[in-house]
Amino acid sequence: MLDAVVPLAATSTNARLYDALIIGAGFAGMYQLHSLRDRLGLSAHVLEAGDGVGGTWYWNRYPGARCDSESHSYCYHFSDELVQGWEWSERYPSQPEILRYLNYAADKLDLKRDITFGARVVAARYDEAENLWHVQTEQGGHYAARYLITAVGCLSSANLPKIDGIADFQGKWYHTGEWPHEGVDFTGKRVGVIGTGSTGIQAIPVISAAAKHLTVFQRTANYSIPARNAPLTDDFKKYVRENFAEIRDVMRSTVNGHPWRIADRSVLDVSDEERNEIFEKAWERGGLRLRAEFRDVLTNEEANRIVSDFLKKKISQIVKDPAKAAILSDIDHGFATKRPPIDTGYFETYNRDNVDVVSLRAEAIERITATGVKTSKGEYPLDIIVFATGFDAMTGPLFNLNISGRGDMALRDVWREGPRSYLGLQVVGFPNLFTITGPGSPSVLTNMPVAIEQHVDWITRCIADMRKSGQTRIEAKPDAVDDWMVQVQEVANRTLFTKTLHSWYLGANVPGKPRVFMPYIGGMARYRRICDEVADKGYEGFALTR
Ligand code: N01
Repeated sequence: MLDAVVPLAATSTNARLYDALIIGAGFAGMYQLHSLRDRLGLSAHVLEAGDGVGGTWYWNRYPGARCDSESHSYCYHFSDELVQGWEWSERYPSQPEILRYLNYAADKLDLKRDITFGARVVAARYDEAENLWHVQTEQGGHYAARYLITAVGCLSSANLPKIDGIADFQGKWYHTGEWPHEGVDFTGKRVGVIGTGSTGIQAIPVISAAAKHLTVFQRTANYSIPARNAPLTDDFKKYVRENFAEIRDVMRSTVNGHPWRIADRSVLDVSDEERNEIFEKAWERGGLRLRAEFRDVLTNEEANRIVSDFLKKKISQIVKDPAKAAILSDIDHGFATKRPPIDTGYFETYNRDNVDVVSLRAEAIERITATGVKTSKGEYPLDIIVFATGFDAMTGPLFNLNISGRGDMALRDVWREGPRSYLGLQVVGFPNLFTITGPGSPSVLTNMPVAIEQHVDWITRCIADMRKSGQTRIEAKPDAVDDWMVQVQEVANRTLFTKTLHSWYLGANVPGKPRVFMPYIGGMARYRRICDEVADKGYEGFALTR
C-alpha cells in the first residue's frame, strides 16, 4: 500500500494519505471503494458531501422521484450475492427504495467505515514532485492520494436559472435536485413548476394531487411515454432470480445497457398497420423500450418523424382541453433526441381543473415578483415555485471540485471550449485522475449502473496493472485525446442527436456553456470493446511512468 511506500512525512502537509481517494458515495463511488479496497487491498477512502450514501438519490427527493430504468436492471450486477439478497417491489424503483438498496449494498460490503460523510470537496490539486493529489474539503479536511477518482455523477450540479427577482419572492422556492429532506407540504398552495424534462414530468402529477392550484411553465414541449409502473409479480421476481446471468449478459452487450435488445428492423420497412400495431403494443407495455422497437429511430429523419407523430397524437388524444393539448404537443424536436421522459399520468394531469400550462414560447418569464411569476402576458400568483430546471450536466459536477493538474492548470480553463478527454476517463495534464462516467464516455446515454461498473472495472484493472509493473503515473496522451474527440463527434453526427440544439447533452440548457455533444454515442458494447483493447495493448494512448 502507498502508506508503506511514501511515509506521511513525505507529503508537504499533514494530509491523511491514501492510495486512492474517491469523491462521491453513489453507485460509482461505492463500487470503486469496494473494488480498490477489497479486491486490490489498497487503502482507499471516499469523501461524500451528503450525510449518507446514495449520490443523486440522496439529493433528488422531489415528489414522484423514481428511476426510468427498470428496477431489476438498475442495481449492481457484479455480485450475485447482492442480486440474490435484494428484492425490488415495483417495476421502476422509487427514490426511497433506491436509497434503501444502496444502504443495503453499503452495509453488505461494509463500505461506510471508509467513507467520510459531510465532506464536500472544494479543491483538488496535483503535486507533480510528490506525484500525489491533495484534496481539501469545505469542512477543513486535507487528504492526499496517489490516485484521485471522481464519482460525482453527471447530473448533480443543479441548474438554477438566473431569473430576475428571485430574491424578492415572498413564498418558498425549491430546486428538485436539492430537495429538502423533510419534504414540502403543497396542501392548499398555489404552486408553479418551471421545467418539463424528466424530473418535471415525474413531479407534476404528484404535486397537482396535493396543491390547490398548479401552473406549469413549459419552455419546450416534451414527449413522454407511460411508464406503466406496477408492483412486481412473484413470477417476475422468480424469473429475475433464475435468469440473472442472462439478463446481465444482455445489458452488457447492448447499445444502452438496458435489459432488452434493439429490434433489427427499420420503421420504413413495415406497413402502416404493422407499425401502428407495434407502437400501440409498446405504448401499452410502457417505458423506454418503445425506442428499441426499431433500429433507426435515432438515425433516420423520416423514421423519427413517424414515431414522433405517433407520440404527439397520443398527447392530443389524452388532453381534453384543445388549448392545453396544443401547447403540450407543439414539440419542436424529434423523439428521443433529448432524453425521453416516461411518466405516471403526466398528460392526464392536465385534465384536472386545478392545473394550467403556460407556454413560455408565447409569453416569456420577465421576472419573479414578491407574489409569483410575471410573464410578458400576465402575472401568476404563487405560494411555492419548483424549479425542475435540470443540471449543469457532465462538466458542472467536475468543475465544482476545483480540480487543478500539472502546473496548477485548472480543469475549468482546460475545458473552456468544452470537455476533452481520452475515453471519458482521463484528461491531459491531470495524471492519475480518473473520471467515472466522464464526458466522452457513454454515461448518460445508458442505464447508468452498467456504464459505472464498466468504468470502475477498467480503472481497477488499470491500477492493478500499474502496480504489477511498478508504474506510478498514468496520463492520457494529447494525440489519443484528439483522436477520441474526433470519434465522439463523428458518431454523434451520424445520429439525429446533434440536430436538436437545445438539449443538455450539448450543454445548451446552461447559458454560456460551449455547445459540444458531451457523451459518447457509439454504444456501450462497442465502447467496452475499445476500452478493453486499449488495456490489452498496454494502455495504448496513455503515458505510463515510474
Ligand atoms: O432536467 P432537463 P431534468 N426557463 O434539463 C426547463 C435525468 N433524470 O431534471 O427544454 C424555463 O431535462 C427546460 O426547458 P428546455 C435524465 O437523464 C433521470 O428534468 O431547456 N424553463 C426543461 O423543460 C434527465 O434528462 C431520472 O427548453 C427552463 C426543464 O427545465 C436529466 O436527469 C429522473 C429554464 C429541464 O429539463 C435531467 O432532467 C429524472 C429556464 N430558464 C431525471 N431552464 C431517472 O429516471 C431550464 N428550463 C433516473
